[in-house]
Amino acid sequence: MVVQFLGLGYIGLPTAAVVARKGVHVHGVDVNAHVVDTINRGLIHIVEPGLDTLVRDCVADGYLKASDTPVEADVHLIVVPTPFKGVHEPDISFVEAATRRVLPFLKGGDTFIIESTSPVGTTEQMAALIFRERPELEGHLYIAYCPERVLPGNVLHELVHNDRVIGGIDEASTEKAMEFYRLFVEGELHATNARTAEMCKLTENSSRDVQIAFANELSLICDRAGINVWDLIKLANKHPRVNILQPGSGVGGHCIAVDPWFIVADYPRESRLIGMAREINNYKSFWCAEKIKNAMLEFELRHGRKPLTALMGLAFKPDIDDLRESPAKYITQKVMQSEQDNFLVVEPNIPEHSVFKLTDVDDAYERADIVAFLVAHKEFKLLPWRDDKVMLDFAGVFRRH
Ligand code: SAJ
Repeated sequence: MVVQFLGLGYIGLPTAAVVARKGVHVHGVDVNAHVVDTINRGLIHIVEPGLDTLVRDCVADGYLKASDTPVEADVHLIVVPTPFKGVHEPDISFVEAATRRVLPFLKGGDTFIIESTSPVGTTEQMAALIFRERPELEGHLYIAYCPERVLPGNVLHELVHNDRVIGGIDEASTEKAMEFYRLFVEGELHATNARTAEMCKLTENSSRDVQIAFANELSLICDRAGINVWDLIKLANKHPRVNILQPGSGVGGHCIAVDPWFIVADYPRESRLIGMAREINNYKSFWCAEKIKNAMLEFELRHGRKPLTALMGLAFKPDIDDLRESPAKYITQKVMQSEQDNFLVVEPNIPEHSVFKLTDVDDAYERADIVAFLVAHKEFKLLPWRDDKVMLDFAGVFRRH
């Protein structure tokens, strides 16, 4: 059996390696020559705990090979990004390009699975494309959608232990795809159809986004009402059927801040709450930037000099080095737009940054007049509260439980 992965990024590579570890021959395809070369040398191009040794071993054993061209295989997986185009519209051109690349290599009896986050109907569209170009394959291919649901930083564990939702374009396709995932998944496999599986992925991330928006909206209300939002949420969560998430400086990453738009783009009239949640979470970052700027002005008026402001954290969530779509980075850029001086930027999870000069945690905390906590990194939680500074704790560093 040969399994082929189109896309060797944050999800494709770990999944390819986990499958290869099962003694299956895996052929990975990527358009980026550097990625192909790195993997074939037994190295990795992304940061994910445990992945380096896993890839090294699979490549050394000959089970994992990377290339820029597809081959014939039994199972083909599409694991490429689905970014935006225009105003928050899903761009499935990478999925389509990968499907077109693999098209000439498909043969009767093969299984074709899309894992990329996709708008509802994408799997059916790709099936139609395949059968248009290769009509002789109609009725002889198994085509399914199975979204990944792993948390960055814990990918290798979750790939094996999370449940999977698997939806084929027909029942035989669902069954065949489930057979493949049984190879390496220890979580439960849930059968459905392709459209439901596509919507399920978008629903999971939209649900989390809506819940975080509720917490963020509460934080704005509490700020006006003079109530500590962290204490409030802690108390409300004592109710047996209430479980409010944590407010923060906004919602980032390349999943939760993106996927809800896929629903809104296709069903704008019906998805008012989902769209509004996106706007509330984006507004929260803007609001934090305004709060910092106002605090700086107030300080200057009161003390007759410009304050030194520490911006604590750049990553999109606590204790990771990933800065993609980060609200903390957005806030830092926004407040530093008009002047570069009088800021200390702190991010303990990366050694340096191409735009921001980084300052050590303790040094910045000691020197700053205003301290804005943008991310609740563990290093920040060790700091003592300081009454002699203007403290803007957007991330709940001192209150989060
Ligand atoms: N956040 C809050 N308050 C909270 C929880 C999170 O403000 O109470 C913020 C974080 O700081 C971050 C953003 O939300 O900026 C997203 O972080 P996250 O930890 O909620 O999720 P991701 O983006 O790392 O991973 C999500 C996961 N989806 C869900 O939990 C429903 C993961 O399982 C998915 O596989 C992943 O998206 C994906 O690839 O879609």
